[in-house]
Amino acid sequence: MTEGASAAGPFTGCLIGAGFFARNHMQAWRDLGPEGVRIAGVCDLDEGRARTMAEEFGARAFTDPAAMLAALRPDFVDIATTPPSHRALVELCAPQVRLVICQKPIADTPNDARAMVDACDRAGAAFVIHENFRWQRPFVRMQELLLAGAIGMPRFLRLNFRHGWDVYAGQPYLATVPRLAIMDIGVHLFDLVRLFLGEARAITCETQKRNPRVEGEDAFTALTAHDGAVGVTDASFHSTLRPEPFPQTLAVLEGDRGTLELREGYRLVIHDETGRREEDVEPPVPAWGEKPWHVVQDSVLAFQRHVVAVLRGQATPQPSGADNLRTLALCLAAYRSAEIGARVSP
Ligand code: NAD
Ligand code: 89Y
Repeated sequence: MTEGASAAGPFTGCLIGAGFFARNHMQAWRDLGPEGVRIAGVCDLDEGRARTMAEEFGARAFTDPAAMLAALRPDFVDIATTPPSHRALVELCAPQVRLVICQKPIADTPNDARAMVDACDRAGAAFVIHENFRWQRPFVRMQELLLAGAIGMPRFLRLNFRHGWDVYAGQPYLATVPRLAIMDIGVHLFDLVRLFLGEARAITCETQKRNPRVEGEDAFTALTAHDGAVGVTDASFHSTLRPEPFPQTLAVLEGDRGTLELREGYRLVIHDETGRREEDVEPPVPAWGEKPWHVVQDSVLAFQRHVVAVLRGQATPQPSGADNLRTLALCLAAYRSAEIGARVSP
């Protein structure tokens, strides 16, 4: 822990990876205020990126993560690089900090992901995956309603993430990865499926390659079997829908006594024995944010507030690295199912 820091904070953090999505991280950390968190260092292999972001947010710039850790001795690190670097960075950081955050997907292989969880366990560092979809306002509200018994036992969940937004403009690597939709968006959606329905016993999945410009699968449809419940999850990066729904996830969660229906425009319809009512669950647009990203930006803020609670000892990681191993296993089982054309156990 940084000298002088207490368990109540403020906490010193360092960012590794100053690319496309990390701007949201930095803006949200700043929004939490210096009494919560101060990001003291920004590291990127690309010196220009590190310097630009560090200057904008009043941090020191580094190109070597080890040098940054040695110079700043942070309480936590926030890893916002792409998956091939995740394992080495987590293994480097875990012995030197109290908490490691790693962006989704945790890793490309179960071996790497397990090694990362083990490294944090050995070092006694908390390990949180930046899995922000479960922190999106509509899903936080759906969890509240489910826990309050509004629809009884969950029996069926349908999640859709279909759009035609040019994600490749901001994230060009997505066009070249051999595994796209399941590793990029499936991880978010399967985390939600597990959150609402519990562990999946089996999965059946079909993948599609629809956009000829793109290497990996850019659409998938999956059916998951849970104890007493069934999930249907589908995503497409090549759908024509007007108005363009990106980056909204639509959902239907049916329970024994009611249904929660998350419609476009952040309208949550609650159907139960008494009739139907509608709630507006649209998140606010942060001062630094803009539509249509606000649902994502607000969820980054909510996730980071949660991280501060974990640092204060007031919460346990949601989701932890260990929990996220099961989401990765479900993603890999989805690929296997699509490859062999059969039902697979994760
Ligand atoms: P990006 O390529 O724009 O940025 C990654 C940065 O990391 C690059 O600047 C690169 O130079 C740097 N980097 C790579 N290896 C490094 C290392 N070893 N040390 C220091 N810097 C290193 O990527 P991105 O689009 O910002 O995505 C980053 C991660 O965020 C991915 O895992 C992606 O899936 C995830 N992401 C999450 C969301 C979300 O909603 N949670 C949205 C977009 C992206
Ligand atoms: O990388 C993806 C994510 O996590 O959310 C949306 C995205 O930016 C593009 O699919």
